[in-house]
Order: sequence, then C-alpha cells, then structure tokens
Amino acid sequence: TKAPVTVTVTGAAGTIGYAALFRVAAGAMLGHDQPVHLRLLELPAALGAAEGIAMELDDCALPQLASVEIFDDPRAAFDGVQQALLIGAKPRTKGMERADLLSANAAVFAEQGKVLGEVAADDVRITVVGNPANTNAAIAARHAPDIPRSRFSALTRLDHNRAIAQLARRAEVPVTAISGVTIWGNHSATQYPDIFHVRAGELSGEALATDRAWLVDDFIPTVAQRGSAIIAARGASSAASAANGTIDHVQDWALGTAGDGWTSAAIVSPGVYGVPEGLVCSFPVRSDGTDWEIVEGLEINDFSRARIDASVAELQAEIAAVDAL
Ligand code: NAX
Repeated sequence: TKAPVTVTVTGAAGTIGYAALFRVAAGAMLGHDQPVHLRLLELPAALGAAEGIAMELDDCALPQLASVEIFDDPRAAFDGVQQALLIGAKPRTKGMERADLLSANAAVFAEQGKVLGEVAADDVRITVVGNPANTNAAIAARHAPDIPRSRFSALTRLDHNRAIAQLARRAEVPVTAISGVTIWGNHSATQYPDIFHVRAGELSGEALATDRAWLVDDFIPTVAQRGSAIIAARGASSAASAANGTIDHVQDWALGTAGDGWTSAAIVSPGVYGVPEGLVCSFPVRSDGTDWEIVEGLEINDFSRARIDASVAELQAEIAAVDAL
C-alpha cells in the first residue's frame, strides 16, 4: 500500500470546494489506489460548514480517505502539504474596483505563499483556482523564494475543457477525438483558445478556422465568456465543472499526460513564446508526472500572436496594479 498524500484545500466550504472534496477523497484526482490526508482550510466564519462537510466525508466511508482535518490557520493547514489547492479567495463585492480586488487577494496570496515556503513538503505542488488566479499564483510564488517556480500553477484547465467541448460539437466528433487545443494567457475574458494546432477527428483546426466568422464571433467568445453564461443561466458561478478542471489539472501534473499530447495550464513563464519571464501565463504543457514542461516550437500565426499579446498585456497590467499598491 502507498503512503498517503497530504492534500490541503482552501475555501473548502465554498461551492467549488464542496464539488471537489468528495471526488478527491474518492481517488478521482491522485488514483483509486492512493490514500489521501485531507486538510480543509477555511475562514473562521465557515468552520461550521467545514465541520459538516467533514461529517459527510466520514459518511462516505471512502477506502482511500486516511484522515480529514479542519483548520483556520494556514500554517497548520499547510504543514507538510504535498498538493495545495488554493481555491478560497476574496470575492468581488458591490462597488469594489478591480484594483481593490487585486490588492485584497494579493495580500492573501502573499501570506499563503510565504507560509507555504516555510512549512510545505519538499515535493509540494500548488494549484491556484481563486481569482484573479494567474496573478494570485504569481504573488504566491514571489513570496516563496525557497519553492522552485515550477511548483506553482493556476487553473486554465476548465477553459481548456470548455474549448474541447465546443470543438467536439462543431466537428461532430466525440471529445476523445479532439487534441492539440491550447489556452493562452490569463484566466479571464482576454484568454485565447488557440485551435490552429487542433485535430478534431478527420478535421484540422486550420480547416475549422477557415470559417473566421465562426472562430471570431462564436467559438472564441463562447469559450472566453462561458463563466458569465453559466452565471446567467444557473444564477451561480461554475462549481462542478471548475472542480472537475482542478482534478484533471492535478491528475495530469501528478500522474503525467498521455503520449505526446498536451493540455493547458498557467505556469511561471521562463520567457518563451514572447511571454515575459515571471508572469503566470497559460501555455500548452505536458507533464512526466513531476513537472509541467511547455510544449515548444508551435508556430504562432499573426491571428494568434495578436490575441496572445493582448492577454499577456492584461497580465502585466495586473502585476503592475498590485506593485503600485
Ligand atoms: P465561494 O464563495 O462559494 O467559496 C469560497 C470559499 O473560500 C468560502 O467558503 C470562503 O469562506 C473561503 N475563503 C475565502 N478566503 C479564504 C482564505 N483566505 N482562506 C481560506 N478560505 C477562504 O466561491 P467558489 O465558487 O467556490 O469559487 C472560489 C474561487 O474560484 C473564486 O475566486 C472564483 O472566482 C474562482 N474560480 C476560478 C475558476 C478558474 O477556472 N480558475 C473557475 C471557477 C471560479 O470562478
């Protein structure tokens, strides 16, 4: 039997946390033969709700769930953590400017990054889901100089999966026939879902892209604004699909991506594809089960270049806004 992996979930009593925890505990993330120690980190006001979730986790009698613990202190919750899922963040409230949201979360993620640097396990992997996810991850990484940059990531897998679903529908093929999708840039409305390297069954992305009206007015905005469409329809933001994306992301990172295919994740830029070093930007990535590796050498046409540059400019503006405060 394997040694348990310690997984800490922040914002554990939120809607994404609730959707993620049971699947993580059931082995959907790290494998059905991999025991997990679950640590739930919440704000003091949500500790009661976290207690209730812990009771429900008990009531599943899951064979691989080695323990469940609840914390409101990040230092205790992150002590020895191997997989940190940073889902909790300050939401944007009425009258709040974007700069206020950035600075409120910068403070939270600076503190969490610092604490992770002090107490996390040597093999820690960190996945930021809480928004603004890319910049929150960049801030956390900056405050944890002893953790290698490659251990920080932000979630764009939900966007990636949304793009796959839209392409499968367009090409009339199963989702399993879609490969070569890339989400570039920020997890925001400026993100760029790139189909120029896609295979969709018998069709190429190039062929699909010859219908520019579909690409520009339908596909790209449908993927980039899907979060708003879900809120409009459901009256609440994406939760189960966001949890699913988080689980896919960690699974591919920890267990490896299949063959020579790739997925999308936001990681600290080493200065490739024209993305300045240090920004946490979404790239085409694969994993050998230890680190994300950027898929290099993809040709970027002018159409893609302009859109990647626009999203990267937004990432630079976010970091600049945080630095100014
Ligand atoms: P909820 O408001 O339902 O839950 C957030 C939870 O986090 C709350 O229970 C709150 O008490 C807790 N929390 C807040 N600050 C905390 C802190 N410093 N430490 C520990 N816990 C803290 O939000 P939910 O719908 O679960 O969304 C969570 C985050 O995911 C939001 O920031 C949201 O914007 C972001 N999303 C990111 C996505 C992505 O693809 N990267 C997609 C979905 C989602 O929009």
